[in-house]
Amino acid sequence: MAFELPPLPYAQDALEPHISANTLGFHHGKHHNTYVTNLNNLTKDTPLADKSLEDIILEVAGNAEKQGIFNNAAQVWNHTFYWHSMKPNGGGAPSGDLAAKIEADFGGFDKFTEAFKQAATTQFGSGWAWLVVENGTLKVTKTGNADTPMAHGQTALLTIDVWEHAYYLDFQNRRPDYISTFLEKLVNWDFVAENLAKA
Ligand code: MN3
Repeated sequence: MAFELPPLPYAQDALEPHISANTLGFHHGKHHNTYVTNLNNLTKDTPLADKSLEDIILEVAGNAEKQGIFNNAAQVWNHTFYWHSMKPNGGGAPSGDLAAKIEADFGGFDKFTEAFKQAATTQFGSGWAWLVVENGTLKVTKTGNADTPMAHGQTALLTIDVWEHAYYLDFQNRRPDYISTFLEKLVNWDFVAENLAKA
């Protein structure tokens, strides 16, 4: 059973004017789709072809001979998670249990924002910044290339893609502006709260 490209959870132009339909067209339709195609080619006629994405990621993580499979499986998972981390008219501050947890673990929403911006800005080259839960505590982390929190015993709650292809058409080299826009206008805190409730 081949892996398939999941549809975006909103229309391709739904995040405008912050992230353009052009960016999402390339990012979802080309980049994300290529990881799906590569993963299918790499797992075809192997026992991995019938496993879930999560099982594949956990099984091949740290195996140098299977780095290609890890990279493509993790990138398929990371991108689907990233689309859901955003929504039209998102951003701002969370509420309820999530807000209380951020207050308790970071010492305030501003402290979280600062840490997340710092991680996303300083990820050198391609990668991701994350809000995760590790041993019951919220943490901000960053990963290089395709790397993903589940490979490190962490549960992802929120991510931002800081590969250049995520922002270059809309923000050119201004990664910090993309990160601020993500936090102020796009974050889907409902998705983050659902992930925390399941963690
Ligand atoms: Mn990407």
